[in-house]
Amino acid sequence: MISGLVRRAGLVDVLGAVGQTNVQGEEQQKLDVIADEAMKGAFARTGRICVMGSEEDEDPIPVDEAYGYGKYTLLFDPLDGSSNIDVNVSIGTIFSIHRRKTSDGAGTLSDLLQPGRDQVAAGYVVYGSSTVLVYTAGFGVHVFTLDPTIGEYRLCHHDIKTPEVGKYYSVNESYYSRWSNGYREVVRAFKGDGTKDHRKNARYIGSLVADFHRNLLSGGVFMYPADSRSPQGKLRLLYEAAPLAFVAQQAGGAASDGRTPILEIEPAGLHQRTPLLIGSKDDVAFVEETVARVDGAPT
Ligand code: P6P
Repeated sequence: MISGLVRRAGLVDVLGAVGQTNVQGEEQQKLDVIADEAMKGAFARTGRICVMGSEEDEDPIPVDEAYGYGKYTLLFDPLDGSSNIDVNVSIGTIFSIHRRKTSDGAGTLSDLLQPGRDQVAAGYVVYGSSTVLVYTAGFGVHVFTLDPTIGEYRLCHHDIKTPEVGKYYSVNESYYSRWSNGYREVVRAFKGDGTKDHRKNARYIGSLVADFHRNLLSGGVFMYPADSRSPQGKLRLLYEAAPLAFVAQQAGGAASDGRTPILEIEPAGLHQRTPLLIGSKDDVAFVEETVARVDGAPT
């Protein structure tokens, strides 16, 4: 459903650009709001979910009680990177599933505020040259490609493992002046300054799911550090960092906030941000060691 919307968005955008409304005279909604409605509509009446949380909604989202309250919770970013849609850069949907903690009835915020280590399933859909679903339920990472001729996802990679050392490093280097000295030293090493031991190619397209997916398959490390303007980083813990950290871990990779494993962070808020360092195991360890050495161990 969202793939169909994304594939059509360029057309709607052109129509929307003519006036401020589309040809039906409707106020054109932002695509990520439309995707959010698609997700809520798809999961509110499954009887599997007791409460949802979305990047697009300030508060927990109730499910339709007529269909029963299920034993799981669902957190999602319906369309991460949607600002890239106008220039046809790949974007994605990220999801995270937990067992409810409360016993019965409608789920609550406390059911959503669980650490990533307790996820029962997580993954993403990347809307790129093809539409690819990547998920784990704790038994490896599996990759499916949507076959639009039959409207079904078909398995293309079973139990993938990410290389221990990657080809790429992904970070927005325009923030260099705002980073700690530790992250500045890391990026200098990735550029091959001084020694070629850690040199990597730079790849950063400003779309988390696309950057993560490339690095998962080819090996690499994605960094969105805390900086002087964003002391908690930009990315969200519950429906961006934690689900991707579960996938990375299951594929033999790693993820932390630079010091603490993402999966061990106890969330305090639905939209809590976290610095993110994620990807190939040895690359993540190199960044953590360099930052600890240069910036000092955590206080
Ligand atoms: P910056 C997109 O807006 C997003 O949330 C992620 O998909 C992406 O990785 C990040 O922000 C890019 O942020 O500050 O580098 O533009």
